[in-house]
Amino acid sequence: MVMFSDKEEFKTAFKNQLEEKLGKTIDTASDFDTYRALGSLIREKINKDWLKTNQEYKTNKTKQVYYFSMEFLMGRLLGNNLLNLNVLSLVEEGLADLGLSLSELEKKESDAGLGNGGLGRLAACFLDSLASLELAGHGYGLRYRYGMFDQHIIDGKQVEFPDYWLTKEFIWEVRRPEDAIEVRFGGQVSSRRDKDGKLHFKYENYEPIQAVPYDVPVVGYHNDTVNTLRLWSAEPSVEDTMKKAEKEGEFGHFLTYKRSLESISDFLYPDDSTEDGKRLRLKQEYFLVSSGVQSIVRSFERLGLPWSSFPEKVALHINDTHPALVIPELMRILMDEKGIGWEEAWEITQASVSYTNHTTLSEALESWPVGLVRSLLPRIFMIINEINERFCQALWKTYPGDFSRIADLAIIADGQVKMAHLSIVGSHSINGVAKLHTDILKEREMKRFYNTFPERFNNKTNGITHRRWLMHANRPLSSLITEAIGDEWVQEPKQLNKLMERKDDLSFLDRLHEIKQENKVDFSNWIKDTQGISVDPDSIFDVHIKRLHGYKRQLLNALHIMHLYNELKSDPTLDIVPRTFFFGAKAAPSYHFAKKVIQLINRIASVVNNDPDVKDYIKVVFIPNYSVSIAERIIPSSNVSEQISMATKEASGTGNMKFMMNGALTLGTMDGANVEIHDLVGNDNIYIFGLRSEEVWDYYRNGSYSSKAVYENDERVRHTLDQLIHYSPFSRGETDFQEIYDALLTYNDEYFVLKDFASYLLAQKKVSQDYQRKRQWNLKSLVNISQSGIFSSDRTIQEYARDIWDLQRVKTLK
Ligand code: DL6
Repeated sequence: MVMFSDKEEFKTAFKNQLEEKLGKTIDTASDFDTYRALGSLIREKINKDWLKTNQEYKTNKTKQVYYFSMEFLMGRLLGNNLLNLNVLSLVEEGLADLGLSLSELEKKESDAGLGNGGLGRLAACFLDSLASLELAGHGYGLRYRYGMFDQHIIDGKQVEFPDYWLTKEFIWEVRRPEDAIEVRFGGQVSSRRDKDGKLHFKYENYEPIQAVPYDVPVVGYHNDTVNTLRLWSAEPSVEDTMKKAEKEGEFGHFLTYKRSLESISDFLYPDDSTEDGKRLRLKQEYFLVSSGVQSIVRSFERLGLPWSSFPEKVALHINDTHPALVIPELMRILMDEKGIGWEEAWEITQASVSYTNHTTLSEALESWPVGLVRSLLPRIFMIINEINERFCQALWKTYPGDFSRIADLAIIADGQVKMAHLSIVGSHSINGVAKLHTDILKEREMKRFYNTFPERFNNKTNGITHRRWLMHANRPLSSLITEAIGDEWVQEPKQLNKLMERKDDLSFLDRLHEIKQENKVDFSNWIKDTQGISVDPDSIFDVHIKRLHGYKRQLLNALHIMHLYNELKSDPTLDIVPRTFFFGAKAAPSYHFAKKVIQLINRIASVVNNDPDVKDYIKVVFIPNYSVSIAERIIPSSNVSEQISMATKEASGTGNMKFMMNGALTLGTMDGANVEIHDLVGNDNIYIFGLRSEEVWDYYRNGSYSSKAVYENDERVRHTLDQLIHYSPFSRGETDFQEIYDALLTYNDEYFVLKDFASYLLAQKKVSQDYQRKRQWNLKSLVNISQSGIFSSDRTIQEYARDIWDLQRVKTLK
């Protein structure tokens, strides 16, 4: 799309927009006004291509994939849209002429934080790749009124505030009330047989809720494709609320009723530690699934094709098990509304649905109490029950008498509906997100399912969009790469490996180093401005940013810093390479242990940063409210990427890929996609430590791990842990960290932190030594960038499109 023929045209259009839409001039407009004017101008320009793309899909009856996800962690859209529309520099220069700064305006956009972490950010990267590869793929999610909570650190502790990201208008969305769908909850189902013996179901006394879609355009890179992220919002239907108000006779009741309906799309992941929370979460899941599948079926019907061709035109992908009710919902619609028989409906459903697993952590595997599903979704429960019966019967035929296997694989067992089992049985493809993770699924966690349906299992190693994470987040590096190897890498990121031709070019390596330094200076200034902490841009920037979880082992990093502090205190002449440790992490509001770790990190920061003996050597910065936008700032400035999960626990990781692409070196375990990074860059260009997955399994098998033995045999561990509970600068003589001490010793250190402590220390020492050899370090950094192309989500999406969805590229015609 040619959006503006030149800078002058843009300036005129922008000033008109400001005057006509907002009644402001450049002098009277606030920063938010100018952001709004710019955003809405760009969105209007996108509209044409959006319409054309949709028409193209309709006219050609193009197969489309619908990516169902409870999370889309989009971050800000303005900068990325400008980049993809090929007007970034033009707009930047035009605004500069008018005395405005694009980067300042970008900051006025709230982060669309509709996700918790990796799973939601992956979904966002996938949308960017789908559109950029001219593939017909759309996201289906919820329009939460409150996204991921705002984290404040008060007295060193996490305090959560609601993230009301919609306070300021979200300029990218378009409300489409004409496409609203009714979703039904509760009530009763009765059945009757007609004269031909066919069963008919009647659903009564249910609670109807309107699902209103808000569409957000997803712009492809330098092409004319604009796909859609459709976010559903819960609203009471006017008719139903009126009826209710008449019946109740009181306006107060009506308002309560309205609020209770709207609450479905209020919060991202409500706390599910209470029954009420659980009910709401299940409601959210069905709300997304039912509105989505109904609207997709509606569009399919407009094509006038037979139902048997549904899987040739529609792929329904479920991002983990949260949207697994897609399976019974599609069955319900096909059978109850379209009159199709079970066998055919099942064939259509299985052929259309595919499922990605993102975790093997048992606490994250979803299951719902039968009673809850039955009361909230009576018809859906009947269908799940039938799927289960038929599946168990088929198993019985293949494995007669094998009760243990059947009980193990059943979808409903022990009074619970197991969503992973439903997802596997109802899908034609099940994939893990990194090679190791997929192997673990096949050989351990889902072994029996793999033995039953080996052809369904496959791996799709995750990826990240290089457009947001390199081209936009690190423009200087991106330009240097293009100067060195031309711009083909942009369309084909694997060509980044051409950078290896520059491995002996010292001036190129120096330039790489300078860019990193400049980024570090910028980032240090931002830290100074936002947190008042001065950091030394010449120190190693060692960064640990991700959700806070026991298995991700921020605690290991924290204990290492305590140990370094101790070393420096006992020998102030110690030769240590200055380091700044950055953390960014949110803990789930009900995850008490994780919040304690945040408190510990902040305590360490206050001790270390204020101690004159150490503050010039080590510094600790906890960045509050870690988000996509903060990640975009810090990753380009990092030297060391902490990816230190306990082996076997991190399904893939995607932060590891973003850091690598920006030239940071990974300090990590052989877990998730770290294994693949290691294979690509080789031992010399990554810092691997800790137990390997086989060793972890061995310890599990033998039950022979004793954290107490480590404590007793390693003086460094003992001293550091004792500081948590005995009088020390860290404990201040209080009991704040008793719980951490107990988790590590009394409860035998679930995540093997102490077991890996010694080898982590060694790896950290090696990092410090190597960092001093600038040339070699820069070369390692180059190797990492050059090998990172494979982790572009374009590669991942091409694999999904080819192996799972069977999607072809579609050119949007002018
Ligand atoms: O696949 C995306 C991302 C992985 O990179 C992380 O390793 C994994 O922890 C994360 N999984 C989740 C768990 N969600 N559920 N269920 O976010 O997925």
